[in-house]
Amino acid sequence: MPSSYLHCFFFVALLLSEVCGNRVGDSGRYPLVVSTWPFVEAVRAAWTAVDHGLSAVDAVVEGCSACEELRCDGTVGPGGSPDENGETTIDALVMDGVMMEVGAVAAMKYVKDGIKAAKLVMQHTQHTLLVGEPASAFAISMGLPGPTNLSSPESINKWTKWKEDLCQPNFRKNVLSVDSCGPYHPKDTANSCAQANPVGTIESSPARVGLHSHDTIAMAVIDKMGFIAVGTSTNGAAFKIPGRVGDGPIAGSSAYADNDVGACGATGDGDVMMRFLPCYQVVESMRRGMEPKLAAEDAILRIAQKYPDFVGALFAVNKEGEHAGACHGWTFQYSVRSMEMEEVEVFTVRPSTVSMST
Ligand code: SD4
Repeated sequence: MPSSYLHCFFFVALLLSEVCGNRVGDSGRYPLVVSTWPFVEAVRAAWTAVDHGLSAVDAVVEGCSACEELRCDGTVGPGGSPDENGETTIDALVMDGVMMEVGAVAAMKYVKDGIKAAKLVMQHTQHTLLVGEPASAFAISMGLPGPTNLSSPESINKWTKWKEDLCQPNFRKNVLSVDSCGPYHPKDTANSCAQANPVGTIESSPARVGLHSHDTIAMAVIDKMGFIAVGTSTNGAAFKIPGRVGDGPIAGSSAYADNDVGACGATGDGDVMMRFLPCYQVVESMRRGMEPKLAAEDAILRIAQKYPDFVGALFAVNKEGEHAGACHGWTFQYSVRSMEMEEVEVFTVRPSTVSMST
């Protein structure tokens, strides 16, 4: 059953249960909005939407759209992190925790509205994830503006400087290049190439995602009826190899929601994090009774055990509205607006520690 029908069904059930004195949802704990980083305007936009009665899904779309329009941190929406070719692409996801419906786009070009494109995938297809230029074509065919050039003066400057720095750092490994900007050859098979070009073989230095830029908005909303949704939007990693898809559009990695349990949102080195599905782990841990702070810490530590240099963070929120964060390799902040708050509050989480809700 499509979730819009389900929402209607639950709304009728809500009215009936109110009449019978057995009211569900609207317990005074909801609505609630949680977002990665101090993306305060995005949280305000989602709060306004959900406080006016919009669904969790629609509020997530409003919140992430606000971040895309504001180009939060210069790494969400158009004009952000360029890839090796200087192009900006968008990864985005939306997930409805009622029926576990997901829509996502990855490496999408020419369309600036990532989260709206993700919602179109969820609402108007039986698929979960569309990628690349076909994702752009789909989004435009369904009414989103485009094709649009996603570059900005800032992204072009950033890319020009990177080229001047001999394309360092970058995400290549075990490669040789006659020029450090490529073309690249696998190290094992590069002997023939190196012999053909014996001068100037260069090994790339590794790039790290997100250490100096906070690339992803991941947002969770619990609406007035207690329904939970999550969404993400990001340009991914600066100077990524064209075609790279990060954790942003991967359900269970960048975000996850289950109405029976709660939600999670993540940010950081998506190439590593998506190997662990940390948000899926967080929600499953909470399902088994773990508090949000322990669930968040456990998921982060599990990655850190295998990748001690990894940089990443996540927040966890359960259906009671308790929230917490955990991080590794950097200090993390997440933003919250709840019924008890007059304004959006920003929580700071230090590596290897957690910040708990009251
Ligand atoms: C990615 N997770 O594409 C994103 C980047 C990010 O803070 O969140 N950086 O890997």
